[in-house]
Amino acid sequence: MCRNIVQKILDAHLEEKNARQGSEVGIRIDQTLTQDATGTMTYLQFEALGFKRVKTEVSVSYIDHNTIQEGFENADDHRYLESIARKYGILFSKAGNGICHQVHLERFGCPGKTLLGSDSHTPTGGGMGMIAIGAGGLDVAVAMGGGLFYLTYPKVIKIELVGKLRPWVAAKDIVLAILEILSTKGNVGTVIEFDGEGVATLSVPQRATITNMGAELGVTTSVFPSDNNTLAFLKAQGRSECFRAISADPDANYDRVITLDLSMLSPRAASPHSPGNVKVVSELANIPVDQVLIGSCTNASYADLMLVAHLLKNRTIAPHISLGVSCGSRQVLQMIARNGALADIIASGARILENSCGFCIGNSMAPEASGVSVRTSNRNFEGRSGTTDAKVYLVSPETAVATSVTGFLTDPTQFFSNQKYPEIDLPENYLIDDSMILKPEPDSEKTIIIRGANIGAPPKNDPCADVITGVVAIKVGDKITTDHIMPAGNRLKYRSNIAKYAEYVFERQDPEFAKRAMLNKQKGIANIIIAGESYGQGSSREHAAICPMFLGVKMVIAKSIERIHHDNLINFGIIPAIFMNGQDYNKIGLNDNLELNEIHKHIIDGEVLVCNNISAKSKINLIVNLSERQRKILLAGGLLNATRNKI
Ligand code: MIC
Ligand code: SF4
Repeated sequence: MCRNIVQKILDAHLEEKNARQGSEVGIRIDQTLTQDATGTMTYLQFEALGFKRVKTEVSVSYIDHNTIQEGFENADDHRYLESIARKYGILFSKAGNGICHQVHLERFGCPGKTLLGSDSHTPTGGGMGMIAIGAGGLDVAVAMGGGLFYLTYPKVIKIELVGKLRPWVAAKDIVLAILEILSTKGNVGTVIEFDGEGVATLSVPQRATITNMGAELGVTTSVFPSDNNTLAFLKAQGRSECFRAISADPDANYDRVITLDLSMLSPRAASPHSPGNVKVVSELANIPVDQVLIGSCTNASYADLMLVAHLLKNRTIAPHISLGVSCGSRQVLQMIARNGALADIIASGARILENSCGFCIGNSMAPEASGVSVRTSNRNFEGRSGTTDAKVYLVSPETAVATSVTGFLTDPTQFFSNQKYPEIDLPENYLIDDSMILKPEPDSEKTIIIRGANIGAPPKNDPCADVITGVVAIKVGDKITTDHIMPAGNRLKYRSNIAKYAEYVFERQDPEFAKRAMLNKQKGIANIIIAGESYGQGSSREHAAICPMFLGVKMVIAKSIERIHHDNLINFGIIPAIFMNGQDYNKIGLNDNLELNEIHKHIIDGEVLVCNNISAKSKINLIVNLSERQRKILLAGGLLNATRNKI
């Protein structure tokens, strides 16, 4: 049978061989990654599940998000994570070693393997031919313990790349063009596979920029073939032994084919406030800019930083611009420090930031009030930068540099038109120094887990009730991201303390929500969330389900719910219901009293669930899309309960 890359890798990892598209399948996971912001909860759950040692080939715990360490909380978390890693057989990448996706690509990614990460940008690994998927921490905990990861056997869209990028047009512009075509919604249950002559023109780091930001499409993941460029990258990282060539069979089938001519692309920018709001930079030219930030897991590879240094050499940034530059990893930072490129960046007037997530997650470098920030990162949701009314544009490093010099959003094809495009050769040998990746103890008995005051316990949930009498505690619109539900930025340090973090649920939407919901919970009234399309876009943070659960949210009723968040809701025992008729969204208002009966029977039989709106005296039909496995989880009140019952 002729198979595409997705089928080849998935089929080699399937537990049951006769998978059908659209049905739920369990796959074996070879590698996992966690980061500190989602990691503490992941490992607390790993412990709660009673696992004694990881069963994967490689599991790495990265410290990259909460490196601000204002107060003791982050450092407490890091110590806990370090001791857990030592005890349970996990590699520990210390703060300062770099952003999880960049480091994983450099040091651990292997073509043909499966990778599950508690971060939505885990698909970065697709740049080297992995099936790399983002998921909630609890799913990652189960996979580390040797359990399967369940997903819908996906549809596959082939993107046929033809031609070659013109000078000053970048990999970032390719993924922005794809976002323009496919948008940020409606792609659930799909994987993107790249093919065509254009693939060979892209290096592994360029491919990784594309698969990284594929997360913004809402697809399960994206994957490139593994070819000579993959081999060259692995060789230069001293890891050629894990190379294997992977390509689609010539007559492989796809659900849809999109052809993209790279030579026709021009620089693009995702405009405020969505990565899908893509415009051509020349149309936006002359917008005054306050801040330019280069870095993040999307665009902070060695080649990106060398290009930035080359373009900034002998130039100074515009007087009113604040330029911040951060490397994706310590490998990149050490290499540009040794070859002098870092000096050129400093000389231009840039502020050198730590090689971590930093500005991207909004815990530093927040722009001024109503400021305009131009960034090479992947998300520009409202408020994510740390400044509620800032406007963030997402661009390539080329556009970011041109903009930092002029002070206005600037098309690099025009600004640099008299300059030869610097072709940055990838090094034959990257600088390899894994001294900041700590190895676990072979004998776990002796290792003591260090739990500081910031380390709470995972909250418990009751089994699903058969009758829900509840109230609409909040009604939100379309494209509500997990950043809206559970803000990051300066609230990040409470990730390990659910009771505290829960005080900030929907903070920007409705500052009174958490208090109101808690009062309802104490009175025995269930809280229900009403939402529009694509509820739960963006981050994999399971806190967007755990904290609402803690506040007594029993159900989300939405027009549609994004994949990772849908799974997280089930994992924490919140019913993810969809309006059968989207128009019914208008028939429910804030504070309406709702009642649902015989929930167990309806969930087990997969029947339409009827919601009585007592306040409006109307009935609304809902559907809950669940597999057999998910039904059991939901009825048990979440995956932790369900797995404990099973054990
Ligand atoms: C993000 O980019 O939004 C994050 C912060 O990396 C999240 C994870 C988190 O919320 O901790 C993600 O992408 O999943
Ligand atoms: Fe970190 Fe930003 Fe990448 Fe998320 S998107 S992993 S916050 S750099």
